[in-house]
Order: sequence, then C-alpha cells, then structure tokens
Amino acid sequence: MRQSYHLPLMGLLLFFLIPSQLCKKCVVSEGELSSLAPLLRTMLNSNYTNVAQAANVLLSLRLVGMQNQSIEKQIIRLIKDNVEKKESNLSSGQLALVILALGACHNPDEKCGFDSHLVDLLEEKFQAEIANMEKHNGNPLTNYYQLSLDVLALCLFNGNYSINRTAELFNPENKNYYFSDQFSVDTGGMAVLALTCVRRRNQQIKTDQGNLERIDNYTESLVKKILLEIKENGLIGNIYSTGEAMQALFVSSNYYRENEWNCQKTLQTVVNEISQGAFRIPTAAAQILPALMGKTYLDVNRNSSCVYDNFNISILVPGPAPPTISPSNIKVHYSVKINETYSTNVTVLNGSVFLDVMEAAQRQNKTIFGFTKEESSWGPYITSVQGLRANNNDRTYWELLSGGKPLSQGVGSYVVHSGENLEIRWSKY
Ligand code: B12
Ligand SMILES: *[C@@H]1O[C@H](CO)[C@@H](O)[C@H](O)[C@H]1NC(C)=O
Ligand SMILES: *[C@@H]1O[C@H](CO)[C@@H](O)[C@H](O)[C@H]1NC(C)=O
Ligand SMILES: *[C@@H]1O[C@H](CO)[C@@H](O)[C@H](O)[C@H]1NC(C)=O
Ligand SMILES: *[C@@H]1O[C@H](CO)[C@@H](O)[C@H](O)[C@H]1NC(C)=O
Ligand SMILES: *[C@@H]1O[C@H](CO)[C@@H](O)[C@H](O)[C@H]1NC(C)=O
Ligand SMILES: *[C@@H]1O[C@H](CO)[C@@H](O)[C@H](O)[C@H]1NC(C)=O
Ligand SMILES: *[C@@H]1O[C@H](CO)[C@@H](O)[C@H](O)[C@H]1NC(C)=O
Ligand SMILES: *[C@@H]1O[C@H](CO)[C@@H](O)[C@H](O)[C@H]1NC(C)=O
Ligand SMILES: *[C@@H]1O[C@H](CO)[C@@H](O)[C@H](O)[C@H]1NC(C)=O
Ligand SMILES: *[C@@H]1O[C@H](CO)[C@@H](O)[C@H](O)[C@H]1NC(C)=O
Ligand SMILES: *[C@@H]1O[C@H](CO)[C@@H](O)[C@H](O)[C@H]1NC(C)=O
Ligand SMILES: *[C@@H]1O[C@H](CO)[C@@H](O)[C@H](O)[C@H]1NC(C)=O
Repeated sequence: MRQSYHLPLMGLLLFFLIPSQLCKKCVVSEGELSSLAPLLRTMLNSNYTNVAQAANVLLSLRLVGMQNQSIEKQIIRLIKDNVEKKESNLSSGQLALVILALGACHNPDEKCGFDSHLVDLLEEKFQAEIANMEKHNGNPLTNYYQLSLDVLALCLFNGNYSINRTAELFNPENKNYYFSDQFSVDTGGMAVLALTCVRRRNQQIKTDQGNLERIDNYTESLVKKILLEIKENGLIGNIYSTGEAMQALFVSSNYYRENEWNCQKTLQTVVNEISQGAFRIPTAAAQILPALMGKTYLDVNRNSSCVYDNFNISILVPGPAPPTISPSNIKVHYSVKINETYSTNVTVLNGSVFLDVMEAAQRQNKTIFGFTKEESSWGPYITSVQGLRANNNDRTYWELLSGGKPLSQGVGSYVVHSGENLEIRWSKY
C-alpha cells in the first residue's frame, strides 16, 4: 500500500500568512494528515448506493479540495441519474445535499454546478415541509436536520425563503430540536450553520433588522446548548455528531469564550477514534472530514479559506478490511417490544450485526419478527416490525437498544456480542 500526500507550498504559505483571528480553527496538522487516510479510503471505496450518501461524500471531498476526476464523475453521474429518475420523491434534505454537493466546485472553468431548476424544486419541498407542520401538530415531513439543510442550500444558492419565517421556525425552544427530550447535537449544529448563513448574507437589509437580531439570539442559544453537550473526552454529543458540532462552533466563535471549548482535545479524540475504525460508514467519514481540515458547509461557494486549499492527495485504495466473522457461533437474546414483549434466543456467527439477528428471528417466526427496512445514507433503516410502520407525523419510530440502552449505531453496523440483550422498541421521539 502506498500513500502519498502533496501539500502545495502555496497552501503552507497561506497557512502561515493568514492572520490567526481570521482562521481561529484547530485543524489536523500536516504531520498527522496520514491519520485521515482511513476516512478517504472509506469514502472512495463506497458503492454510492444512496443519493444522500453520494452527495455527502462529494460535498466532503470538494470542501477539503480533494480532486479525483474519476471519482467525481462517477458520483456526479449517480446523483444526476437519481435526481432525474425520482426527483419528486427525493426528500427536501436529500435535494438540499445534492445542491450543496454539485454547487461546491471551486474551479469556475470546470463544467460543474447544477440546473437552477433544482433550487426552485427545493423551494417547493421546503414549503411542503412547513405545510406539513401546520397540518400535523408541528411535525415536518422529515426533520429539522433536513429543514436546516434546506435553508442552508437556499441561502447559499440564492433561493427564495422568508427570513421572517426562518426566524420563527428555528426558535431553539422548538420541539423538533429534541428526540425523546434529548437535544440533537447534529440538528442544532446544522441549524447554526443555516442561521449563520442567513445572518451573514442579509447583514445590510435594514427592514429585517428585527428578524436578524432574533436570529442572533437563537444562534447564541443553540451554541450554548451545543457547548453543554461537550463530553469529558472532548466529543460533542457523540462521535457521529462531533463533525457537525465543530463546524457550528467554527462559524460562531463570537458567541462563546475561548475557554469554553478545547478544540484540540476534541480533535485528538476524533483522530484516535479514526484509528479505532469508528468511521467505517461513508456518510460518517464524509461528515467528520471537513471539520478536521478546518472547513465548514458555509465554505461551499466561497472561493478560498484558511488551509490546505486545493490539497492533493493520491492514495492507492486497498479493499476494506475484511469483517472479522469467525466460524464460531454466539447466542443472543432478542425482543420486539410494542405494548407486549415478544422474545426469542437467536444463534448467529460471532461478528454478526444486529440485522443478522433480526433476520434469524424472522426466519423463526415471520408473524412476530417480520420487518421491513429501507436503504439510507447511514445504511439500512428499520421502517416496520410486525407490519407496524414508523410515522413522522406521529413522531413514532423503531428504537434499537442493548441492555435497555439506546444504541448509537444502526442495524447494519452494530456488531452484537455473546449473551447480549437486544431489543427493538416501538417508541416516540
Ligand atoms: C432525524 C434523525 C432520526 C429520526 C429519523 C426520522 C425522522 N423524523 O426523520 C429518528 C429520531 C427516528 C432517528 C432514529 C434513529 N437514529 Co437517527 N438521526 C437523525 C438525524 C438527526 C438526521 C437524519 C437525516 O435526515 N439526514 C439527512 C438526509 C438527507 O439523509 P437520509 O439518509 O435521507 O436520512 C434518513 C436516514 O438518516 C434515516 N435515519 C435516521 N437515523 C438513522 C440511523 C441509522 C442507523 C440509519 C441507518 C438511518 C437513519 O432517517 C432519515 C430520514 O428518512 C441524524 C444525524 C446525522 N448526522 O445524519 C441521526 C443519526 C443518523 N441517527 C442515528 C441513530 C443511531 C439512530 C437510531 C439507530 C437510534 C436508536 N438507538 O434507535 C435510530 C434508527 C433505528 C432504526 N429504525 O433503524 C445516528 C447514526 C450513527 C451511526 N453510526 O449509524 C445519527 C448520526 C445521530 C448520532 N449522532 O448518533 N434518527
Ligand atoms: C459493492 O458492490 C459489490 C457488487 O455489488 C459488492 O460485492 C461489494 O460488497 C459492495 N461493497 C460495499 C462496500 O458495499
Ligand atoms: C415514488 O414513491 C412512491 C411511494 O413511495 C413509489 O410508489 C413510486 O414508485 C416512486 N416513484 C419513483 C419514480 O421512484
Ligand atoms: C418568494 O416567495 C414568496 C412567498 O414565500 C412569494 O410571495 C414571492 O413572490 C417569491 N419571490 C420569487 C422571486 O419567487
Ligand atoms: C414577521 O412575523 C411576525 C410574526 O412572527 C409578524 O407579526 C410580522 O408582520 C412579520 N413581518 C413581515 C415583514 O412579514
Ligand atoms: C433572547 O431573547 C430572550 C427574550 O427576548 C431573552 O430572554 C434572552 O435572554 C435572549 N437571549 C440571548 C442569548 O440574548
Ligand atoms: C477566486 O479566486 C480566483 C483565484 O484563485 C480569483 O482569480 C478570483 O478573482 C476569485 N473570485 C472571487 C469572487 O473572489
Ligand atoms: C494535483 O494532482 C494532479 C494529478 O495528480 C496534478 O495534475 C496537479 O497538478 C496537482 N495539483 C497540485 C496543486 O499540486
Ligand atoms: C482516483 O481514484 C481512483 C479510484 O479510487 C484511483 O484509482 C486513482 O488513483 C485516484 N486518482 C488520484 C489522482 O488520486
Ligand atoms: C398500546 O396500548 C395502548 C393502551 O392499551 C393502546 O392505546 C395502544 O393503541 C397500543 N399500541 C399499539 C401499537 O398496539
Ligand atoms: C433464552 O435463553 C435463556 C437462557 O440462556 C432462558 O432463560 C430463556 O428462557 C430463553 N428465552 C426464550 C424465549 O427461549
Ligand atoms: C468472538 O470473536 C472475538 C474476536 O473477533 C473473540 O474475542 C471472542 O472471544 C469470540 N467470542 C466467542 C464466543 O467465540
Ligand atoms: C408464530 O407465533 C405466533 C404467535 O405466538 C403463533 O401463533 C404461530 O404459530 C407462530 N408461527 C410459527 C411458524 O412458529
């Protein structure tokens, strides 16, 4: 395996010449760049089976200035095919991600970007989210993470949205920032990015000063909530929300004091986690990478920012590490909980994931353990068990637990252990 990194001299010079207050970010040092290789490998080895996954990967690669024509072409084709085939079926946030990814090209000579009708379509989908909220007790079609992506894309690409309405929607007290009373750091982080874009782009509009002040106030509160989620080891929320949270804190440094966040500590923990294989899912890798290199989604259509601009990385990509499925069997306990609990013992190969357990149980009794799943940017998402379907209008979903505690990974990636008590529970968020 050969890996080589070229950091153009220009990038280094910029790094040292740009005044530090302009770029008060902590980033992975040049010497540590090779620790990011597993992220790139994961992103480049992906099959891009899902449009949101492909968009996440392309956006991330472009933000850090990694140019690989063959991969870009492949992803762009997939995204474009997907958009044409089922544009009316894309969720608002999926479309917003596509716009961000396609629009994130720094090279004006290159044939890049997107058809402007995609922005019109996003306006419609954003309106549909709001209409659904009005009709269904304040619940959007998707979620506030996606509404934030919508506002961000509309803001960056000159779409039409109401600043007034946006200020109203993104009140930090809104229930949509919370899942089961727990503040969603990913959601709050994305909202801070969106609100910061709106704020910066509308600085001069006199008539909107009231709304802009309101947005300032909301941003400050959201930043406070994010800071409250900083853990002992420096992670913000959990490992998978840390990238978005870092981006949010990068763009909002005027709302907190330097001693309120030890960015270096966060960075170090993330780098350690990379070596432990925490980011094996392409979307996970794509969402953490920009922050590690000092980039945020607000840089999407900005010419240049602090470091590594246009950095070149060539990496011979080896196959993914073979999953360690050993021929030995393990036994786990599995239950489906609705009002009643339905339990069974299942034997699977050591190294199996949650989904393997569900499939084994389903083979035992399809009536009780039958389920459906959908492919998403994070892998398979469980949509129904026993025919009972999750529904965003009711805020219902199928929650994954082990030993009574919610898991922070999905059925496709959580590796089960011998004797474990696994549960899938009909819940409200
Ligand atoms: C909103 C959300 C939810 C909502 C989804 C329904 C809704 N109203 O939209 C609810 C609260 C129900 C939910 C549930 C879960 N979630 Co969730 N969720 C998110 C969030 C904040 C945004 C997702 C999104 O819209 N993305 C943007 C769109 C454009 O991409 P998309 O692929 O089209 O989005 C869909 C999928 O992401 C899917 N989805 C949501 N969560 C999860 C989790 C997994 C593992 C999978 C495969 C799919 C999935 O729902 C989205 C809408 O349809 C993300 C944060 C993030 N960083 O992405 C966490 C996130 C994806 N969720 C996560 C987790 C762990 C879960 C649960 C497994 C928690 C649990 N213990 O049960 C369950 C899923 C269980 C199942 N049934 O398979 C983790 C995944 C980490 C990982 N390595 O896999 C994330 C990253 C949060 C975090 N920081 O920990 N989630
Ligand atoms: C990609 O697709 C190929 C062929 O369908 C499959 O063999 C391979 O396991 C897939 N890789 C990943 C990482 O999903
Ligand atoms: C759009 O979604 C609906 C329902 O989910 C499905 O029946 C239809 O086939 C989809 N259309 C396309 C073009 O994917
Ligand atoms: C923007 O949207 C508002 C409604 O939200 C509408 O009244 C206005 O005409 C739209 N403007 C353009 C240029 O489409
Ligand atoms: C903005 O919204 C408020 C209600 O939140 C409303 O009273 C006000 O008239 C709106 N202003 C504009 C310019 O639309
Ligand atoms: C935001 O506004 C509310 C009410 O107007 C006020 O109580 C709160 O202190 C403000 N928050 C900040 C951070 O300015
Ligand atoms: C963007 O950068 C290029 C060179 O890197 C420069 O020629 C161009 O003027 C810049 N554009 C803007 C809008 O700053
Ligand atoms: C990046 O790599 C490509 C091909 O490997 C090369 O043509 C190009 O000059 C490099 N760019 C920089 C800025 O080093
Ligand atoms: C681009 O990616 C392909 C496929 O992953 C790889 O074979 C090639 O070496 C990469 N090119 C560069 C310049 O990194
Ligand atoms: C669970 O039980 C409650 C109270 O008996 C009932 O209202 C509800 O419909 C049940 N839920 C399901 C999914 O069966
Ligand atoms: C599963 O196995 C445990 C012992 O390992 C036993 O106590 C329990 O009754 C079994 N449950 C079912 C549903 O078979
Ligand atoms: C399962 O495999 C892991 C290593 O992959 C090993 O440490 C563990 O002892 C195995 N457990 C059983 C019950 O075979
Ligand atoms: C599945 O479970 C139901 C309810 O306990 C039972 O009536 C049915 O006979 C079972 N089916 C099989 C194939 O075991």
